[in-house]
Amino acid sequence: MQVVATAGHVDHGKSTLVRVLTGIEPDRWAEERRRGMTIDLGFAWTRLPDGSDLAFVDVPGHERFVPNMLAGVGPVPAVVFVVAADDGWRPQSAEHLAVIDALGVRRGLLVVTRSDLRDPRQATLEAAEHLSHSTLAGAESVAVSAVNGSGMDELRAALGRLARSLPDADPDARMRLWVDRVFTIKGAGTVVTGTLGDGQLGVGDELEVATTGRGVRVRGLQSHGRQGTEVKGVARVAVNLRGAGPEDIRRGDALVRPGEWLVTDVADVRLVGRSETSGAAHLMMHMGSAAEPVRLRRFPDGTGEALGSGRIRLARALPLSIGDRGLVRDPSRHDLVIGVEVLDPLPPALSRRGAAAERAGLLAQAGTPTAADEVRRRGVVSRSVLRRLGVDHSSLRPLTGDWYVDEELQGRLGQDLAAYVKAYRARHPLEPGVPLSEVRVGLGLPDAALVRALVRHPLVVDAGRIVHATAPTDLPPDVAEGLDAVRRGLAEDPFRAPEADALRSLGLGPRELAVAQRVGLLLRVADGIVLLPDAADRAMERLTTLAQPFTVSDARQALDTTRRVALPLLELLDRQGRTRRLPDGTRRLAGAST
Ligand SMILES: Nc1nc2c(ncn2[C@@H]2O[C@H](COP(=O)(O)OP(=O)(O)OP(=O)(O)O)[C@@H](O)[C@H]2O)c(=O)[nH]1
Ligand SMILES: [Mg+2]
Repeated sequence: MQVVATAGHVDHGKSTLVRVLTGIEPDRWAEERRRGMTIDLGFAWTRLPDGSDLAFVDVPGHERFVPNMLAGVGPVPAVVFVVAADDGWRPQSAEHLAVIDALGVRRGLLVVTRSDLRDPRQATLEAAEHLSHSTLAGAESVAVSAVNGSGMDELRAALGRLARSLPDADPDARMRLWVDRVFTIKGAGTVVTGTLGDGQLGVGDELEVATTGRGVRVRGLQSHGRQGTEVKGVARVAVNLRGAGPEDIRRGDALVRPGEWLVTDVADVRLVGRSETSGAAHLMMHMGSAAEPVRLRRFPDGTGEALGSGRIRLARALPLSIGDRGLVRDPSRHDLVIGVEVLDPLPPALSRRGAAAERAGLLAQAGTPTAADEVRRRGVVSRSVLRRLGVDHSSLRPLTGDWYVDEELQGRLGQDLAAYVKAYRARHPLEPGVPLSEVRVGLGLPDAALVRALVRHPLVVDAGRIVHATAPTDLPPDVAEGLDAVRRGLAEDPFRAPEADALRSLGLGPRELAVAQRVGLLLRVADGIVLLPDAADRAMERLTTLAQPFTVSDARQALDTTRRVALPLLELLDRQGRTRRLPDGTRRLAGAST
């Protein structure tokens, strides 16, 4: 199924065309039929001779109902542009074309109706000339009469070609249903309708009214007159909702799945078109089926011709995505219609002087931002944000987990990390490395996993901290010097542990000695008593020379040390099971015979 909207001046035969093509009455209201005029949107569908299914959103042509027309055309990718042969190009022909042009609609058909009343050639030429200056340039044209049926077969064939030329929707993409009608059915409750593009809907789905966040559930689905449990786009759908009364949802709201969209009242947009914005007081933005009061701040730019870019602030938040097309218009002026293309639905605050100009420069790049552009622009961005921005990240590789980081920024962050670790260690020389969480905050990163991923040799992550792979050589210089002195002394006299005074004068207190032990420079035998790490082994070598059992004093002499050192060293060996203390206070080596 594909969906097209009608467009054109009042009374030019839009609804008649839809009625004849589909056999369905698009003017549903008694008042519409009484006045012979479309007031609100009408919906109909048919199968064309080539087998294509096509639905129509029929819009009113009267100037008073332009907002309704906009709600109909907004979510639809193609139009049937209608001009009456006997009436020619008229003001709402121009206004509707300006809307279509601003929305960037490129697919369509020019249908010249009422050809039984006047030769359609002049109206066709005139209309084609107008269309040639719009996004509908080069559209096929067909002249028809609903009264005598001439041209109707050609029209059906042309509609078939149009339908087949339209892109299929992606059922796996995010769903967003712009609501264009809300009504209640006795016994069923609230029903909303809309044109479903990408994504799909199923009975039982938990959805959200985007603007209000109200949770709703799909109770029933109907598409093109048929009940179903699942609908894929493109389709016209009617959704029976649980969890919302008719007052909780209205035209212009959108149904989405929770968490999939950025629902925002501020966005940066590219401005498309020729209208001037100056002097416009009360602007409305039209996006999908929504119409919201909007403030537009144009960014300064030096490009002259083009309208450039700007920031919109909406009265109500909408689910917006990069590449969304909408328009801004002044309802009191028919000449002010500006297309907007959403470039950033999650824009940064502009507080600094010159920030707006800088922003304009950034947004001036041609085309619609891609995932790579977003990563470059944002530096660090999660997969879920990329998805909610509406860019395809499938060709990008995350730095870690769900995080994407700009490559240039990765280099800079790596340097910042090294500098941060160095500075931190200078401030806290005795801590065993820098906690990841500390570095995360220091670098302003959103997740410690990113810090972990940025750590490069010679830094390594150990037990949640960043340490040097070569930690022993990387102690604070004065501590390292003190330790060197102690180690030199112990290399000469392995069991002459330095006295407390000596250690203090070298700047080595209990914390420094603990660090030295942790990095394997010293062995702490007891509080304030340090030896080289292999002291226990070397002590054993000497103790084996003694007659068994031996006294503390024997050991002290063999080790050439004091009782202050000998006793705790023996106790250490006891604990290690290498010596055994006998009831009389003497010792013998474990396993040694008497
Ligand atoms: N003679 C003739 N009359 C036509 C033809 N098509 C439509 N009409 C008449 O033109 C008038 C307007 O037709 P609609 O289909 O209501 O026009 P519309 O474009 O839907 O008008 P709005 O929705 O109000 O903008 C009606 O009286 C139709 O009967 C045609 O091919 N030939
Ligand atoms: Mg009509």
